Amino acid sequence: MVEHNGRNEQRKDEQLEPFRRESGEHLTTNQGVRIDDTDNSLTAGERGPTLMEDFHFREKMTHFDHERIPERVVHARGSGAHGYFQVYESMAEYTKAKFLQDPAVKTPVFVRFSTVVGFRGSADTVRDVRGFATKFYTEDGVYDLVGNNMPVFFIQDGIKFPDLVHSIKPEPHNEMPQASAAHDNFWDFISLMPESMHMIMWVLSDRALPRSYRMMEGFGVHTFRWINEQGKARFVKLHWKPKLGMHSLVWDEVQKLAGKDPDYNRRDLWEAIEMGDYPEFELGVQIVEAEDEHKFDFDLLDPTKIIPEEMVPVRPVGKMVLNRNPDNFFAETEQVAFHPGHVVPGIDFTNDPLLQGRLFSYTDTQLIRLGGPNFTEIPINRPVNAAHNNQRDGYMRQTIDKGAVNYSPNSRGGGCPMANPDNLRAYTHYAEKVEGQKIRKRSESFKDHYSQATLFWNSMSEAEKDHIVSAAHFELAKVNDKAIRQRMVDHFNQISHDLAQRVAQGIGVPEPTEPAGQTHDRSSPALSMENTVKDTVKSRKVAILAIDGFDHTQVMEMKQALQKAGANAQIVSKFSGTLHSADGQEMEVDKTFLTSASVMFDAIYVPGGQQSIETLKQQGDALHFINEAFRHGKAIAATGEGVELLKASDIVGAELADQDGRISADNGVVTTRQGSIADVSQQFIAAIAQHRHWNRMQKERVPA
Ligand code: HDD
Repeated sequence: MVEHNGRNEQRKDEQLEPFRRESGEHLTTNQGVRIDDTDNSLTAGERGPTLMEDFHFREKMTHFDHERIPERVVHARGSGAHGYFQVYESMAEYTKAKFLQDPAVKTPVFVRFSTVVGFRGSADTVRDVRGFATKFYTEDGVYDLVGNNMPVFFIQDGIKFPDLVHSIKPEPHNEMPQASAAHDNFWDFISLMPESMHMIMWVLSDRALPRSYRMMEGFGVHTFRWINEQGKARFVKLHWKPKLGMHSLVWDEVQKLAGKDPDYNRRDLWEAIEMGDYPEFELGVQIVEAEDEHKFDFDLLDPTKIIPEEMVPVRPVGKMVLNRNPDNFFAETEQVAFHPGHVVPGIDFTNDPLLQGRLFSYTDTQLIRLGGPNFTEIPINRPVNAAHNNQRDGYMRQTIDKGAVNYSPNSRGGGCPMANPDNLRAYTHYAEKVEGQKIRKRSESFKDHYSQATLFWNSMSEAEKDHIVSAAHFELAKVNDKAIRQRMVDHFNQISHDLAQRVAQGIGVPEPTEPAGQTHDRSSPALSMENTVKDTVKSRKVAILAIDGFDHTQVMEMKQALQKAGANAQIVSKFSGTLHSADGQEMEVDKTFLTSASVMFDAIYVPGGQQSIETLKQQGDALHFINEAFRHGKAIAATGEGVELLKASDIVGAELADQDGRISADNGVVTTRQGSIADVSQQFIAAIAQHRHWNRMQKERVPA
């Protein structure tokens, strides 16, 4: 086997190479025997029974019968990508972790994004937490940062994880609903677990509906330790910040996408990488000096708490670029095995009881999922530096360990492989002083369950608050037991009286008349997605609605402007094939009204062309495109006669351009009759970069 000690991003790729296989010219059995016919079983006579001796049939069928492995008990549905991580400047002051020292080193990574609740074949766009797990193949071994796109968790102690997951998964008697928390079991559990309230606010928020895996944050959640060469330890919290900013879908869109393109997020990741729009994330760290451990009004070991960024700023550490799709989904994305306990020298755990529980669970789950202790030998899981020890045998062992010695200490093998306490590259656990009585009791310092939920609520924009309230209306209206709904309203009343009243209005339980307790009015701007990056349309998808008779010049000018800004414009029409413009030019259709929908695009452009618009006006699908995009707050542009299509739609309350040369730009609806396409395109691009325009008056009146 090839071993690499190289210091470049290619070394994982090179390690995988010997395992890759092209399709050969001749069909053979697994024993390498060429096969003359794979379409007919060997039978006794033309109409007779199949013969046992047909080894090709037996082998083909047996392999097929064993193709499936158990899906992950949570995070079953995921998508992976290769890439690299590069530190901006040495972090030696804080950690001796090798991959955080030298800005010239590109450490190979494999990332798997996932939903949590749904089965392997469930839809991508559901209300759920997203997993964000990163495997760093460092020179000092594998480091896994197994995080989520939300910085807190539902529970404080790992021992509650089976209960949490049982409650959120489909109910056991009828296995419904799929990939959804909107059922009695989940809300029953949550309503009895006040510690989950902060996380519930995140789950009800737009963070649970990411537009793209490339447009969401990631968090290590727990407080970890970084330890430098001198043995000095500090507490850290880790963050991934997407270069494209954080953007979300809306609930109606999410539900429609789950039917029209259940692979929406997976496809987005795959296509972006294929097109060279490599997803980029910045790793950030919040550092807390060991002596400051108790200076917060929450416990650093409590995974239901954040350290507000205004309190401890997130310091940029380095950049991750995902630039290669896997060759084979099963071999790489399905078989990759993460574990928060895969740490390297310079990174250590804390006593967060959730983290401590995880340290047991992950290896245990890989043993059943991947079938035994040799899952670390699967190519995607191997470290790029060499692994040497006396662990031997087990199902599917691949390594051929040479020599007679498989024990330690030994003299026959020169003492090798040797544990060496003086080796600076050896992992030494942080020598934290621990003493105490054995006890099953939650720490008093973990008992404030509402303050940070209030902080989250206070930090939301009005639109984000509206979305949280309607998410609660949806989730809790699906709960049959009114007592559960009532308990949730009582909890919300501890978070915010306003929130509780608004939720109660939609779910048939009495509005609380008085606030339940002491809340506060602190907020943290970093929590609102409204304050994210809004200066780019890179990789955004724009539908251009056209049919025969369209205005070719307008389409070309707009398309070029969009492409120049990095967006991806596609012609959407009634039929596939070639369109003819008013002046006889040809253009290929990319998608049809059948193979696409407005929910698959970030923005819509309607070019002019008398004949095209007259035909589109008769197409309910075209009108629906506009209605839906408007309702979902997306940027819409129309030029020339294209404005007429907007007029014919049901959109209301948006000012549209008159016959003169003026450009009207009203809350993301950019129109002109005779103005320059260059000017319109710039305003349209600015509107797309805003992601959504929530302030459209009367958008609820639009039937979409
Ligand atoms: Fe977990 C998978 C993230 C708490 C037990 N978890 C899993 C994955 C992610 C997370 C991203 C999928 C990895 C992949 O793509 O293969 N889990 C988290 C986060 C948590 C968390 C951020 C809280 C901070 N998990 C958690 C607890 C336990 C587990 C408390 C059990 C005590 N998680 C598992 C697991 C899984 C898993 C059952 C299922 C598949 C796997 O591990 O490999 O062991």
